[in-house]
Amino acid sequence: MSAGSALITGVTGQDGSYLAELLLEKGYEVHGVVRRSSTENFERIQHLGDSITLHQADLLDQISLVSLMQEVQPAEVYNLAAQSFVPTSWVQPTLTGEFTALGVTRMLEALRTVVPEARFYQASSSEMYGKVLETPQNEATPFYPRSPYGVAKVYGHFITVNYRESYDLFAVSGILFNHESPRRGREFVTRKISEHVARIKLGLADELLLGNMDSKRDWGYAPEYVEAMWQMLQQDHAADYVIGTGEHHTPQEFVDIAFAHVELDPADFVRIDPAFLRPAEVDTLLADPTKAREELGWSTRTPFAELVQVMVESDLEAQEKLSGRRRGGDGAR
Ligand code: NDP
Ligand code: GDR
Repeated sequence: MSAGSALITGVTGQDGSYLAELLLEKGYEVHGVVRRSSTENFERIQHLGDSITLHQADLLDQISLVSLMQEVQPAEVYNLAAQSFVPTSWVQPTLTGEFTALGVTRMLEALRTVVPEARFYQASSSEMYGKVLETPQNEATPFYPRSPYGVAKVYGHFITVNYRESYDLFAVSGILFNHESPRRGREFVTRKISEHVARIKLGLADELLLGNMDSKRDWGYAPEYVEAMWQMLQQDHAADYVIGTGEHHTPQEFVDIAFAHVELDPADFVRIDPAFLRPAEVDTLLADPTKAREELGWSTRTPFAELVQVMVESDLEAQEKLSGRRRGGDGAR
């Protein structure tokens, strides 16, 4: 029996691809939004083949979103699309605001006018806490964003709250702390490290350039985080939830575990490059996921060291396939 239809924006991204898998398993008819590009970038959803239906639309284009709602008539809408890379938000602050902030209003307007009974999930972020005003951060902690991305997410968060209160929509925000996986974009620090460590191990690279090694992030495993998104939309009442592990670590710790996994010394390969420092940094983030545990029954299952190892192993396999080299074999160091 079908669980109804679900619409995912950002389906080609890390979270979108895991969420599509989860919703298919649960019996949903899954629809994904893709934007037009001269070359397809469906790498993360290729394996799903025809089991999901793709629609062309863009968060910048209101009419495309209205037509989308009319065509799909979704029961659940997950708004994961965004310009999600923090450093790019200083280079393209206006575009980041268009996608990541105003894009949410466009989605909510389309939903409100076409399918007001549909349930709406907004991908809010721990970046909203920025220069943190208390530690750990929970649903009541005030926001102090530190990048144009963080500022845009605060807008997206409050417009979701406002539409819930103004129009009685079932609209929720998940305040998710960093979550990673082998499908993480290559420019984010965890994946950058795991991919470089794999390439260094296979003799395909000889250095890893990084920025701030001392910031603290609450890093979890992405497939577990999409479960929380779905759970939030199954509740009797719409509410916002903090999702994270309750533990934090530094890029330096990530580096140390990743290099130890391939039996190499990071001091031989890692260099600090000021080009990767940010105009304003978020120094420390730490989730208090008590509400999610008590009300959703959600908690994290993958320890930090295991997350690092899963990512390094996955990149080793991918790089071995691409290069034909073997760890410990020809050309490997
Ligand atoms: P990704 O960067 O991997 O994916 C972003 C997705 O948004 C891609 O599918 C991208 O499409 C799509 N997109 C971007 N701009 C538009 C647009 N104008 N119209 C339509 N689609 C667009 O992000 P993640 O999967 O990591 O994150 C998902 C969401 O959760 C994002 O909103 C992110 O800001 C937020 N978030 C992420 C966290 C994390 O740790 N991963 C933590 C907290 C929040 P394309 O492939 O065409 O570029
Ligand atoms: P973040 O993730 O900004 O927390 O946003 P990112 O992995 O980019 O940075 C984490 C920390 O690592 C430091 N760092 C570096 N970062 C990158 N990208 N590249 C480097 O070379 C490097 N060296 C050190 C950063 O300074 C930072 O302190 C992610 C995104 O997914 C957002 O969309 C999401 O909202 C938040 O997580 C929660």
